[in-house]
Amino acid sequence: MRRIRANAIAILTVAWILGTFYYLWQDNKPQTSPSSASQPRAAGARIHGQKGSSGRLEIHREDRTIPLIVTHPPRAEQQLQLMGGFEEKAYLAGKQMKPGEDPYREHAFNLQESNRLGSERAIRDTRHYRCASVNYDADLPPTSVIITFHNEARSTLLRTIKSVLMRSPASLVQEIILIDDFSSDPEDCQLLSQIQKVHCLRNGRREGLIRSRVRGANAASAPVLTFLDSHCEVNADWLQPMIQRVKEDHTRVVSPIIDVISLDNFAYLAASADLRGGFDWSLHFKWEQIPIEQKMARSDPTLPIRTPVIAGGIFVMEKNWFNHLGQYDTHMDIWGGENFELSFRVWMCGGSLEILPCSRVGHVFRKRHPYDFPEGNALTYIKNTRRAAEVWMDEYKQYYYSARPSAQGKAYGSIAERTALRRKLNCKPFRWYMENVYPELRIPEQEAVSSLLKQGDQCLETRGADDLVLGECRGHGANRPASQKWELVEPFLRQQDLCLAITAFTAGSKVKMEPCSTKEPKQRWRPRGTALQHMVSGLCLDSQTPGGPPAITQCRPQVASQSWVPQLIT
Ligand code: LR7
Ligand code: MN
Repeated sequence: MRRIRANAIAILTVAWILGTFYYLWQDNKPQTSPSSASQPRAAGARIHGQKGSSGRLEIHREDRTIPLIVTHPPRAEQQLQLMGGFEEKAYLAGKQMKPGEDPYREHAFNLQESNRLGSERAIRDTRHYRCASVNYDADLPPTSVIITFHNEARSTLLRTIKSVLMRSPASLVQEIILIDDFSSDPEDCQLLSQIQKVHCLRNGRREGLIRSRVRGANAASAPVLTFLDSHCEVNADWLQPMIQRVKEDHTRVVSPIIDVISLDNFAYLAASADLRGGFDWSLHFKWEQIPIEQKMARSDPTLPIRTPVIAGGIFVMEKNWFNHLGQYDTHMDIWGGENFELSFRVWMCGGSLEILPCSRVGHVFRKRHPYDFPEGNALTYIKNTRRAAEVWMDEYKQYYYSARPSAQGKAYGSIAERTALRRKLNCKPFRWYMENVYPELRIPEQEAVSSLLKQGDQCLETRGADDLVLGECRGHGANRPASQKWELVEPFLRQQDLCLAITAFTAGSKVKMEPCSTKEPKQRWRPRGTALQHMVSGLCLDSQTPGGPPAITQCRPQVASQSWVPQLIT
């Protein structure tokens, strides 16, 4: 009898344990939401059960384990409150696609997919898992979110707004200001102002995104401005990291990592965390890899990434700082160029730009503009970028004109106000920006000119391919010895067909001359002030005086043995 009872207890215990495991497994099982069945599983995953506003599970992707935190839509009652008297169904139904219509025609993305998705969906939390344990101040200042749009699809616009309301601490979002840039249907905007916190301003004529944002900023009542495009979805905790950085230093202008929302199926895809904003001399924006030295120095993936320029659409900036720096150049029209103008201005006039990897916002990237440019797309881009180049790029604007010869002679209006602003703010020269913010931007290949490389009154000299010294400068003009004549054709330091190369990538390695090769990383140098930095090792050419042969050592600003002043040989 006793044995039977013991067996029964054992069976019950095992059953209880198994039951518990089954329950926990169920609780963590990803479920594909019906509305996003055709999307990658990660994008549509949801967590089952009541676990507050987020839960965590792990999925295996490639060779890594990525913690997957999916964000929940809020519970029903919360939602009713957020949405005020807004009638979502009627709003979305008010603009439906006609049967047989090309779903890409109107917005340059798949409108049918966007409409099918619904106004709120769970998306994958694409941050590095360490972001979840970063702490932010409890007393962050609130922000006004500014969204300008021209004929945006109702479903994408609404999803942008609801994602902001759902995924931001309510106390941080003071208001959402929509600027309807003269869209065909005024109701696209008007109806949305029934949602709590949402205000709608409509332009009486098409102004373009630059003047529209200024209008929004002027109407904003919070101390911090947050700009968003009208087809975004913000991700978990997107706002806190940005407001925190701005609170700590009001001169910072910060943006999130911009994730990709597929224009075809609206899947939410994580963007690389190793990118920053860059451009070429035609003032064409591009994402580029963080320079290798900076990448190697990043011990903590939650730290900000310095960026020479921002993409332009999604950023946070203190309102006073925005005003102090002269808002935007309101003579720029429709679209384009304002991100360069703002970026140069911020850096050169005492601020900084960064991308915060713990903030993620999705954006629908398109291949064409779905709207018209009254003056034409090309002319508008030229006008806007020409204004940026003329006001901010000093002598470097010549490279803009060589890269974009068609810009010469095109109208760009008066820049008097903006140059006066630059003087008033006492901004640094573009050379400073080139040397300190964007030294990776190469100057187009110049005619090779011969120079001495002087240190004090001595010259860098070759006595043999393996024998470099700091020697007395000899001769004059054309009579300078060939062993002291250098051609500085970036990234090379050349003597005829030989190039200065390091012998190893470590500090203390000697330098030598070897046949030039564009593929050889050991031969790549860049000027940094008067120092010559080897691009890959990050180390600087050092004469190691007294006594030593020239070698590469840790760069130290203003150290005499690392200073090489080029003197043209004429
Ligand atoms: O006349 C217009 N009036 C507007 O209000 C034209 C556009 N707009 C609105 C438009 O509805 C949208 O909300 O302005 C916003 C930006 O226009 P998009 O989405 O057509 O531009 P984009 O995403 O191709 O362009 C990027 O570069 C622009 C240069 O002027 C702006 O800075 C955009 O804000 C910017 N978008 C981003 O940075 C998001 C990331 C994309 C990248 C790179
Ligand atoms: Mn956009």
